[in-house]
Order: sequence, then structure tokens, then C-alpha cells
Amino acid sequence: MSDEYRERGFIVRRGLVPADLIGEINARFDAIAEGQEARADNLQVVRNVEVAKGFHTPETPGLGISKMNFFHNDAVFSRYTHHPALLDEVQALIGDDLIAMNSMVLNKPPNVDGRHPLHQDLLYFPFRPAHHIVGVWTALQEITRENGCLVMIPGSHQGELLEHDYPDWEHLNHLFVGVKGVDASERVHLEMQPGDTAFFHPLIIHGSGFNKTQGMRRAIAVHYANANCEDIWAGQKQMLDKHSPRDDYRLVRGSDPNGYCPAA
Ligand SMILES: O=C(O)CCC(=O)C(=O)O
Repeated sequence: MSDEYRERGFIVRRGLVPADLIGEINARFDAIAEGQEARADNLQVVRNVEVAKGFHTPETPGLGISKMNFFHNDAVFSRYTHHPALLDEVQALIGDDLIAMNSMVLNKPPNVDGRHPLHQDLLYFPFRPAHHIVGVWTALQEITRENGCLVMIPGSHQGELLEHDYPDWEHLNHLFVGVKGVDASERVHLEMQPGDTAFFHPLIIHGSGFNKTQGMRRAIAVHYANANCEDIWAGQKQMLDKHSPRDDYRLVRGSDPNGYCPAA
């Protein structure tokens, strides 16, 4: 594990995911979002809350989509999850037996509030210890402060899991909760090019801002856990959503001694 990751709680590897894969993921996203290709089993397509509630009507259906979740059965998106360069980095950070989970393509459309409040991802995961989990997030296009890049508070992963709640905003996207009373003044902005990839600790406080452009802001993300972790929810349903977290587990390297993942 690099000193930078240990001290700051995140690292960015430039150009890690090749342009051809980035292009295929974007094309697949657009085709599903516009209803031109069928979605794989379990893939959940989530509209932005303002679109879903009729406050904003986008020009095309795809311009209203904020996320695609649970993509392990998708032949294109899942190439990302198994990408060797990415798994080599993950293995160096959290060990050899790797479960992929929480798969999603994150799309921040224009003209809606797609902000993601500052939060800690450990809230969503039953695995412990926390440092045996890592979030991996790759830009699918140029991502800047203008279109709502990731922000991180360096070193915040050295604290505890803090209390979260929905922010006091007019439009609240489902499960976009934030740390209560957080001081955002120390945050840094991660501007990225397509293929650049952030690796981050599940306790780091992070989020993202408005997309102030007329284009999309799109990224793909998966979390990985060491399969030897303890499951402190003992397979029970996640507290914040109706899905069991185990629906979205896949063994991607090594072995699964606790049998957390469905059989291949
Ligand atoms: O892509 C984003 O805007 C933020 C994503 C994020 O923080 C998360 O999914 O935990």
C-alpha cells in the first residue's frame, strides 16, 4: 500500500482504463438509457429525482438517468470490474481474495440537482475491517469542477463512521445521505480525464457538486472487499435499501472462504 493512500485515504492512477473500454461502456450506457438495447438481469436504471417527480423533463430519456446499479450481469460493464490493471491495484491495497460489490455507472445529467453530499461509503457495507474495502471510481469522460467532479477530504478516513442524514436540500436523490455537520473547507477537487481512476478508503469523506454544463458527467464505480472480512450484518438486508447487499457480490480474484458470493 502506498504512503499516499495510507495518509490521505485516496490515490488517483491516470489513464488506467483504456480508451476502447471507456468508449464501449459509454455506448452501452447510452443504448440502454435511450431504450435501444435491453438491460441485463438485475440492472437497475435510476432516474434523477427531479425527472422522476416531474419537475424537469429532459429532451431524451437518457438525459434523465442518474445511475445504473447492479451491473455484474452486463457483458460490457462487467469488463470494467474484471479489468486486470484495476484488480492489480486493488489487490495491492486490500489483499488477494477479492469480492466486487456496489457496481454502478454514475451519470450526472445537466439541468438537475445531481449533487452528492459529503458522505462515507462504509455506511453501505457490512464488511469489516474497513481498511479491507476500497472504492474504485473511473472517469468515463473529462470530469472537472464545472461538471461536478469528485471531492475528498484528505485524511478523513482516519476517523470513525459518522452519523449521516439527508441534507436540507429541495430535491433529494434516493440514498444520497451526507455526514451531519461536516466541515467542507478542507476538501480537494479531483479533476480527471477518461480512464483516470480514483481508489479510496470507505471511511474517507467525499461527494460531488453540481453539473453546471449542458453535457453529462459520467463515471463508473465498483467497491471491492477482501473476502476474508467479517460480515457484521450477517447477511441481513441493508438498512437503507430493499436490496440485500449480497445480490451484488461477485468473486473476482482468489477464493471466497465465507461463501459470500453466489456460485459462478
Ligand atoms: O460520482 C459521484 O458523483 C459521487 C459518487 C459517490 O460518492 C458514491 O457513489 O459514493
